[in-house]
Amino acid sequence: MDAAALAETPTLSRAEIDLWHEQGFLGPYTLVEPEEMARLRARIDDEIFTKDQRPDWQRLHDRHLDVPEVWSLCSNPALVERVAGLIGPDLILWRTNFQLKAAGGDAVPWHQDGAYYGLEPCVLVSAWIAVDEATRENGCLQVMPGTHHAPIPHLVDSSKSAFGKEIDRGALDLAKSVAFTLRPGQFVLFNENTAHGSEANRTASRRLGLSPRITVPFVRVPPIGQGQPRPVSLLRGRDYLGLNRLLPPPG
Ligand SMILES: O=C(O)CCC(=O)C(=O)O
Repeated sequence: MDAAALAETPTLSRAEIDLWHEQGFLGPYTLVEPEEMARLRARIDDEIFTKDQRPDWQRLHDRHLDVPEVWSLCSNPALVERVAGLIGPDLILWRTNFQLKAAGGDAVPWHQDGAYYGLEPCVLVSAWIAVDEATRENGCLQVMPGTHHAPIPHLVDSSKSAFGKEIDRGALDLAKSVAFTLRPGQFVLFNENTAHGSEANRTASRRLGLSPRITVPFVRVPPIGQGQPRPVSLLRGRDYLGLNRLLPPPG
């Protein structure tokens, strides 16, 4: 079965699970139809980009904790059931990040999320959900197949980009990269070590995505700072170890 045919299967087939293990990513899949995403985008724009006066960083992160539309995207069965097929029935939503690339915005250097995140152990499935259309011109997500098998050394240079750490491009065969052009409401999945990045936004419009970061209850998530536990949400199943501080979804 080819990748396009696999993508139509509502829950993961054995062939999709094998593909995940082989390449380190899956998709695109449909989370919501473009019309529904247009409705949700209007709410997100209103709540987060119009009314909300928090500093940019705070405004764009962990909004599943207080914006019901963000929670509804992250908890949609089309996403949650597929992630359960990869890492099991009990799922914790650790964080969410809006991936805002303004018109003319910078490239995101190639990196593995595992080089940044202090999850113990590092078990993570990230989704990238297109809120706006993601195209090659506006800097859609790109991934490198097969890089999820092991950590790759990262160069540390905080003067080069806000990221501070990145994979030496010479270590990657960029001709093999896969670019995810997504219509609004589509998503892809990738794991903690799948190398990914994106090019600059060469258009006059923003590119907005949403990344839920999903782990499992036996993972201890890092504190927010000064030892304060970070609130997480139960997405599916049971929190069978109680290692982390759970908050209920927004009402
Ligand atoms: O949105 C992008 O361009 C990059 C996303 C990313 O680095 C991530 O989801 O970890």
